[in-house]
Amino acid sequence: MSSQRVLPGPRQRLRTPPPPAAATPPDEDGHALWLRYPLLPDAARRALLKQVRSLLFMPGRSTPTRQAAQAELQRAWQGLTGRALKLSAPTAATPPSGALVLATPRAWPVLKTLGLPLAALGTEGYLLRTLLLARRKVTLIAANTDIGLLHGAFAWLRALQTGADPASLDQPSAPAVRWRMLNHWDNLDRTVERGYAGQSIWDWWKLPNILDARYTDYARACASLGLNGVSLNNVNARAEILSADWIAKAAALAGVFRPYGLRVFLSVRFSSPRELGGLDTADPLDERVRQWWAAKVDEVYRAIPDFGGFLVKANSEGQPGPQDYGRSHAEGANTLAAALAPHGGVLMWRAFVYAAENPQDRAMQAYDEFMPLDGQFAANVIVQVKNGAIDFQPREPFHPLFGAMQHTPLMAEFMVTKEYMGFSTHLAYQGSLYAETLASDTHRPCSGTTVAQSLCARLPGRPTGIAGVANIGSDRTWCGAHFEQANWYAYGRLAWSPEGSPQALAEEWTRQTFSQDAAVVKPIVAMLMASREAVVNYMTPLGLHHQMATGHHHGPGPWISDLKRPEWNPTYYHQADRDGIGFDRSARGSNAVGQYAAPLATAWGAAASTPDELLLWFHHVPWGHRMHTGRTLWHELITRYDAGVTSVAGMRRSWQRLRGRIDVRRHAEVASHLAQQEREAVWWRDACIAYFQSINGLALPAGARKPARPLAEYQAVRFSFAPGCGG
Ligand code: GCW
Repeated sequence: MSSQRVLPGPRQRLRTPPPPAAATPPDEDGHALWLRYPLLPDAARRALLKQVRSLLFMPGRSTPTRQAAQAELQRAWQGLTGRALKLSAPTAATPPSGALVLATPRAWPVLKTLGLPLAALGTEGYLLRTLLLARRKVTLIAANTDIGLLHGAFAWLRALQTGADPASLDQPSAPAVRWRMLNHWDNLDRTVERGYAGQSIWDWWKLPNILDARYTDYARACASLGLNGVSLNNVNARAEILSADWIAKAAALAGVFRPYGLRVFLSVRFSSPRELGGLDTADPLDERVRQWWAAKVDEVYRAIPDFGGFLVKANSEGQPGPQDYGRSHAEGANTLAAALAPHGGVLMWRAFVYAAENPQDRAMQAYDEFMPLDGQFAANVIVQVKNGAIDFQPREPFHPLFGAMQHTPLMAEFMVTKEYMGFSTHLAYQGSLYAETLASDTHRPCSGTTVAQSLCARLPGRPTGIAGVANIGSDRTWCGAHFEQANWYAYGRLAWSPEGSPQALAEEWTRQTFSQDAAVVKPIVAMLMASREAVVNYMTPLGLHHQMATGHHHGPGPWISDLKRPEWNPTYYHQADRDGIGFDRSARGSNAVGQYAAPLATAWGAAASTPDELLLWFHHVPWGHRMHTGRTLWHELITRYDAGVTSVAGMRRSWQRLRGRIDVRRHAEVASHLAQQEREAVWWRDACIAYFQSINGLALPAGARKPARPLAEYQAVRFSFAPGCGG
């Protein structure tokens, strides 16, 4: 049975309002991302032209990075003001009035005498300030390095496009963590694991000699957010990535990215010494294996002198790892780290582990495995931990390892691509999700220590970082849909400032991507801010998780119970029976709550003090359980599913009202996505309710709409070639 027949259409045809009187903007295809640089509104343009009349680099070598900054400023200026940006020749004298001055203290020692907070900017930060120098009004972009100047140039352009007053800027900014990564799960055949935006943007076959212009635009986009590392290939890695041919391909990309401060990392397969090196073992303590890694890393650094390091998924979901030889994750990590250390390379080792043979609650396994290793990892290792303990679900409590491993730097891993949130079809702004995790109080070592803070330098001399699984592909929009770009944007900006506000970032993105007109900005920001909760509600409300169909993970599958690994079955997670629903992780159950600091273990250890949003994550409760709203659990569940659907319908209506204010092409494309999202939200709601009702035998509360189809029809839905899972 095809899903198309099962899914009911949106319940209402939307009335199309007349477009506003002003002309509809010209069509765009979304390829320019948030770097569109459209003509500024009149007043803003006049103010800017009054403030800035020329671009001036203070003396210093003309590096590729400076050239990139200059090119970006000129391109943007042309777009924003309709005029060419006049260039002044570098001078050590006082800049002329109206100059936009880009300066490092090295190139222009005067900078050190101005009492500016330069030291706090580090090697990548910047300061934007308007100031009077010898009674001449100038706009200063100051930094300690050329990369800092490039970041500053992008920040200044962002300020201009988000309504800042160019005459009164004062923005010092430096990144909170050293490595701000985009991790691509791109395969060497250009398929992308969990990719919903077409093929990989890395045209491996044509590399290293043929360089697509997109590589430069990719680097510009990353640099505009302050991202500084990219892991090119899937963590389910092939050994070939370390062959001479592929090292050359990676080196070619590194050459394009270098001026933008973006360093290349590779995901490597733990068993490469066997598969590529011809050894009969990959035992990390075997001297031949250690030498193989050292020689291989030397080879990589000869090709890519500023290579970042390796990312490793080991002993996880069938990948090889040190445990194949009876060694621990630390022993495995340290062997690779030792090879990287002489070159200053970093090893990012993933903590996403769980085993079918382990009867322990899956949510507890990574903590159990890694906590005893705290303190055993080499100095250049960072352990990369998913935001939650299961797997990038629409909502999870933060991973209990954050804050707990006090002697090991951890980096948080978020999923920007939306494996579990409707692929690139559903609008779901994940800025809210990232911020929710980052703002969570770990209570370790003391209350008030958020996940964000736990990622920052606590251990002197150790690396720090954050990672996002990229949602980028060869689609014209880069991300498979216009609104997906907001997730790349928000992730990148939060990687720089993990305490940023998702709402402020939603607004920044909207102003740059669509329009500065309040009549556009307000409704779009409202849509973005409601969207993630909508998805949580129609897919997995009240702490439910892992309810999706098998393999491709698209659509509902709460009935699935026959997969060979118990923890792959949705029934494992909801534990629904005639009497109740939810996974008991209290002290009476698996005691996963015990992995959290005492205040949380206490609060989440009892149903009454657990927030409704996490109830079924931590507790198995009767269908008649009284919720904080006063409704029974069964009633509340249905209310939430309905709220999710209603919210999507609301987003559709808001978008429809924007017709005429957004270009026709992007408006129509988003509208068609929203209509599909509404169909699929109804599908999720109806299928889940039909299934749970078949388990509990309860009537629907008065007024609740009956699922459109019998359960069997939802259970029969199959997709043959869903994207992202290799066919
Ligand atoms: O979310 C799961 C995905 C796998 C992925 C794995 C991981 C790369 O379904 O496709 O493999 O997580 O994070 O390693």
